[in-house]
Order: sequence, then C-alpha cells, then structure tokens
Amino acid sequence: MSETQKKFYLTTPIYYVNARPHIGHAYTTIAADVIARRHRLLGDDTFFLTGTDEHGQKIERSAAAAGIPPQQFADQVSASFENLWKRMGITNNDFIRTTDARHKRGVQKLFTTLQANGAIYLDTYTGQYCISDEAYVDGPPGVVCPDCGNVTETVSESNYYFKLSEYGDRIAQLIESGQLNIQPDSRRNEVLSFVKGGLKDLSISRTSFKWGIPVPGDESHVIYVWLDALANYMTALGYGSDDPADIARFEKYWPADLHLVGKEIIRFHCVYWPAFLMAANLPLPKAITAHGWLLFEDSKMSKSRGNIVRTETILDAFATLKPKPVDLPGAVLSDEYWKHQQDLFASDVLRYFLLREIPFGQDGSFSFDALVQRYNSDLANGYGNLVSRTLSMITKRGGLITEDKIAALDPNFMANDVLSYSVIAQTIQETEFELEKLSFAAALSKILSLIAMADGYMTQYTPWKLVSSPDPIDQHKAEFILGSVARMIRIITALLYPVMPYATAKVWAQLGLGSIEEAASKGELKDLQWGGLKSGTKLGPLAPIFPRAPKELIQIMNDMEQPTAPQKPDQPVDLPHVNSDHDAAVLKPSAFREAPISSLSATPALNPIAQSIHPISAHHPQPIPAQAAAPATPDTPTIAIDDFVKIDLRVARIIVAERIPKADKLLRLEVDLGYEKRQILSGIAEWYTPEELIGRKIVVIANLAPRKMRGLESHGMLLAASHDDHGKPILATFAEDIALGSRLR
Ligand code: ME8
Repeated sequence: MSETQKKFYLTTPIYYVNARPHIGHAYTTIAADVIARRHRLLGDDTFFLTGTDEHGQKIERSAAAAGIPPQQFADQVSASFENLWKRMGITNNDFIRTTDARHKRGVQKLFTTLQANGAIYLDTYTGQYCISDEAYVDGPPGVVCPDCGNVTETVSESNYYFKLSEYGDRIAQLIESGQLNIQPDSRRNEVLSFVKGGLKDLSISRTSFKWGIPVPGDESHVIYVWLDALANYMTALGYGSDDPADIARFEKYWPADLHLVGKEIIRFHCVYWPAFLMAANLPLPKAITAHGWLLFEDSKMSKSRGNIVRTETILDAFATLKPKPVDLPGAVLSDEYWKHQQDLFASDVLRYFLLREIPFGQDGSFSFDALVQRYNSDLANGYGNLVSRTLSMITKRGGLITEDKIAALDPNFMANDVLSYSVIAQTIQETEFELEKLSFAAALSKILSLIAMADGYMTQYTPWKLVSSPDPIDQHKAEFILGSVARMIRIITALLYPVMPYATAKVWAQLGLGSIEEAASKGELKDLQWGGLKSGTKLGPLAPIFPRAPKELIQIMNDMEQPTAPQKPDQPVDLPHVNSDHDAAVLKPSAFREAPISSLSATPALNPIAQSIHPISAHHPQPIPAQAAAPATPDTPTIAIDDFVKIDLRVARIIVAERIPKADKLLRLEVDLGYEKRQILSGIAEWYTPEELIGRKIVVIANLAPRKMRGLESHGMLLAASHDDHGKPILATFAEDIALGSRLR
C-alpha cells in the first residue's frame, strides 16, 4: 500500500450454518462485492471479508436433527456458502469460519482482555424451578408449578456478564457525533432510542449447551455466540495471533470501514460490538450500514420461514439461456470453464436485478416475474440491444472506431443533439455520488438514463439509414454517430462494472479495450471522460451479451423452488431457527417464521390408524403399541349441530415452534390464523421436534378461552388424532391447499 493509498476494510455478516444459503444471503454478499469492486477500481487497498457463524445451540440442534456431529454439519453447510460465492465470482479476500483455530484463539483473547479490563463479572441467576417438569416457573420462592402442582425449588445458575450498562452514554455520543456512522438514518434513530432507553448488562456465557468456544479458565461455560461471532471481523485479520504477518495485517486494516448487515442485526453491530471494543481498548468500526429484507410471498425470506429462493435456482435457470461466450481464438476451453461463464452471467443478472429493483436500505419483494421482466427490459432490450446493434453496425463497416471529423464537415450537426456532453458528464458524477452513498438503485437508474440517451440519439439520426446512403457526408455522419454511441457504451460499461463484472467484461472486450479487470486495476474506470475510446481502436469479436429470456423461465424457476422429496437425515437440511441465544435478544420487527420448503413437503397425511380426533394440550402421551388394537366403538353422547358450531375450528399454520426451557413435554407454538397470530402451548414435545412442525397447516380450536401455563398464555388448541389416549397424537392437516383462517364446518 503506497503512502497515499487508502485502505478499505469491508465485511458482511457471517452467516449461520444451520441451513444452506438463499438469495437473502446472496443479497448482502452481492452488495458487498459491488462495494469492494468499486473501492478497488478507485484505487483503495480493499479487504473484503465474509464467512460463516458456526457455534451455538441452533447449530448444535440442527446437527443433531441431521444426525451428524456439529463440526461435520458445519463443514458441509459452510462449504455450500463458500462454493456458492465462488460460483458467483464473489471477490472476498478471506472466508472466516468461527470454528477456525485462528478465530477461537482470537475470541478467547478478547474474552480475557475484557476480563483483565474489569468489564466482565460472574453472577448468579436465581429462580424457581419445578424438578418434576424440569422447568423454570415465574413467582416467589415456594410457588407451586402451574402445570403439575408440585412445589418449586429455588435454584441458581452462574453466568458471566458484560458491563454493557456502562457504555450507553458513550455509544450515544459516538452515534450522535457521527464517529459511528449508522445508515440509513431510520436505523440510526432506532439504535439511538434503544441506547437511550438504558442498557442492561449482558450475559455473555452459557452452560446449557456445549457447542461453542469455552470461556478461558472456566470450561463449563461457552462464550455467548454473538461475542464469538462479532469477533470474526478482527480474528480474520489476525487479532489474537503472535505471527508478525497477522499482527501487521490487523494493524493495517482494523478498524473496519464498513460493516454491511441486514437490518435485524443492527443492535448487535451498533451497540454490543462497539461496547466490547471500547472495553477492550480497540478502535471502533467507522460505519455500519443496514439494508432491508428481501421479502417473498409478503414476508421476510428466511430459512426458518421456508419461503426462500435459492440462488442456485436463478443461476441454473439463467444458464439455460446459454449466452454465447466471447470467442477467444486458440484457447482450449473446458466444459467447466463454460459452466463457470454461465454462472457468472446469471450471477450478473441477479446482481443487477436485486440492486436495481430494491432501494438499498428498504425492504423489497422478490419475484421471478419481476426478475425476468427486468432482465428483458433493462438488460436484453436496453443495454444489451444498444451494445449489439451499435457494435455490429461498426463491425460491418470494418470494426474501427474512427476520428471525429463531422464537426469540421458540418458545424451545425451537433446543434440540437439528444446526446449532450455536459449532461453525460453530470450523469457520471451523479452516478458516482449515488454509488458512494450505496444508493445502488438510484445509480443504476442514472446509468439507464444514459442508455436511453444513446438510444434516443440513434433514433434521432438513424445511422442504419445513413450507412446505406451514397452521400459521403452521410457516411461520415454514420461513423460519427456510431463512434459517439460506442464512446457512450464505454462510459456506461465502466459505470456498470462493479454491478455486472462479467457482462461488462464481455462488452469491454467487444469494444476492443481488452480486459476490464486490468482497466479497473489501472484506475481506468474512474474519473471517466468522454475521449476514453480512442480513434483507431479495433472492436473485438462480437457475441450477444443478454439473450432474451422466454416467459417460460418464470415457470422453470417456480418449479425449481417447489418442494421436493423429504431430505435424507444425513444431509444438511434447511432447519428452522429454534429459539437460541442468538435470537434471544434480537430486535426483530417480526418474530413470526414459516416452515422450510423441505418440511412442508414432509407434512404427513392423517395417520390411517388414527381413530379419534382430539385437541392437544399439555398431556403425557405414551408410545404407540407395535400392534395397535382397533379402538372400541365410540360411546360418546350425541350432540346437536348447535353444539358443534360453538366450536370455532380454523385452519392455521405453525410459524414458530420451540421448546420451553426445562420442560420436556411442552412446545411453545406461534400459529398464523390468517386474521391473527397467537401463541399456543402444546404437550407434543415428545412426539414432534420443533423443526418438523414449523410450516405445517393444522386445525386449531380458535375460540377456546386462553389459559396460563408456566407463566405463558396458551390461546387455543391443536387438533390431532390418536389411537387411544396415550397414542402418538397425529396432527390433523389437509391434503389440498386451503387458506389460513378458513373455518372447518
Ligand atoms: O444473523 N433479506 O446470520 P444469518 C435480506 N450469524 N438479507 C437477508 C435475508 C433476507 N430475507 N436473509 C438473510 C446471522 N439475509 C448471524 C450474523 S455477524 C457477526 C453474525 C442476510 O445467517 C442479511 O445480511 O441469519 C442478514 O443480516 C444476514 O443474512 C443474516 O444471516
């Protein structure tokens, strides 16, 4: 790094490995890649980090559900992230895993530093405990367990606490002064009001699970997963290592110039992280930018909701358009090479779409329709069409960019031009400004205005007519117009490069300018000027850049996202979030989640041996006998239809299912009734794991009076059938689709 060269250190969140990546993860990674490429082309010594977050109860449980050890599970899922980024041509400089030895060492160093600086203390949590049900119960000593009626006992559990409460004023001051730059403003205000509301000390160790980094010197505790995870931003650079190369890298790049995150994890990055760093006497990150959520089917796309779209679907589908690669004479090109080219093409499409469609910082809906529509309008018909018709006309005339002779021949020619140099220069500046602010959609819309200007110019002067005119002046005019548009294409292409590095590389080569990567590294893509495409430049070989996408592609992608056969237990599956330490303090605007597609597909039909249908509350079911005897003929009293209609049976979907700490039999469910969401406690924990429940459509008695169990309100009951009072309750469900909230009659 030269003395004048700036460094730029940029990170994405490290993604949980409880499920494979979806386009929500790709969204952040793409945006970060665009930013990294832009900083590199500006000449900054850029370090771009991403990675995976692999510890915690959630991963431990996901691995258990998949029947494999957590490390093996984490290895598999982490590889699926790393491989996807490679497939997409993401230019991260490192990939950190929280199970890396370098990371563990750094986290333990951070913990001991915090301890040495007096920022950590050990404290004991004391509460009432029901030994019989193994559950905490709210209330004073001696309170009776509301579930089993036994008298509770007082128990104590010790945890390490971080003195977060001491940092509120300083954090508020840092945010207000702009030293800690939080974007967008709405997030900054949200964080400020949280901080000003008063900060409580934070428990930073756990004894309830093992899959984590042990507290140095007290291995019965593992370090709180967010302290573990946030430290990745430093451990990847070498924090905690004695190796001089690591120390030098850390000193060179730390602090981060920008942490890019999704809006739901802003509090961890803007409050906890700065507080940890201040307590460790380390410099704070300069900026944190939170983007909004990709929504699919009107709710946040997430693995736990099951409404995800996989990036691979888009890569595979757009690869079917088989964009022709630029013909490189003499090169021996393998199948893998072409396959990668197709991935890069499709990745560009996704990059463009996500950044153009959704104003960065806001939530935005994803749909395959919109993707194909925008691809066809902006890329195939817009940029791609401009490039191919202009460059093919030049190629037909010998392929040379010629000198500007027209001004001398006909001075009035440019007088009323659609193409205006000053507007172009101003648009370049405005685009740069929007990119600097990370307003990608606005920047792309400016670039589109340049494309529209070039199209308008072509329409104004119809060079395709001029080229066939016998008048030599017309020929010069045609040359000038085509040369001007080619010069505009160079500018448009340079501006688009960070967003679509692959497509622009093809256009750059077709313009006869060689490698765009090389141009970027030589600083030729910044401070763009009109004359960059010199006369005498010979165009390269041409090939279509963006073949038109047929409408069927939408269906193909929809089909690809349809539920498939249930996953084998030994594969990492898309397991839902279970309540975890990571989640415990998350500021989530919506706490509701839906099922992964895989678990929806596993919805069992009604059990053929189920003979009675009954609501499930907290009861104590017994195993189904191997040979279930036929149930006795019912001897229940007859009821009138009026009695039946009093029961309001509704279709609902389970959107959250989680165990209740220390309660073996109970699950806490959140169900979506279409018209409202509510909580139901159900005694089915012995029969169903939370993972297999989330997303299932069930039947709920909706008008049952609420009651309290273990201090939690349960409002409603699930319907299930079981062979007898002790058999496994099989949840009632539907073989055909039915809207949530529909009434059973
Ligand atoms: O939170 N829309 O990991 P995670 C937009 N391990 N972005 C989305 C998204 C969506 N629907 N879904 C995910 C974690 N993301 C922690 C982070 S960092 C020290 C630890 C993106 O796997 C977005 O960047 O849940 C979000 O913040 C991140 O993935 C969450 O990934």
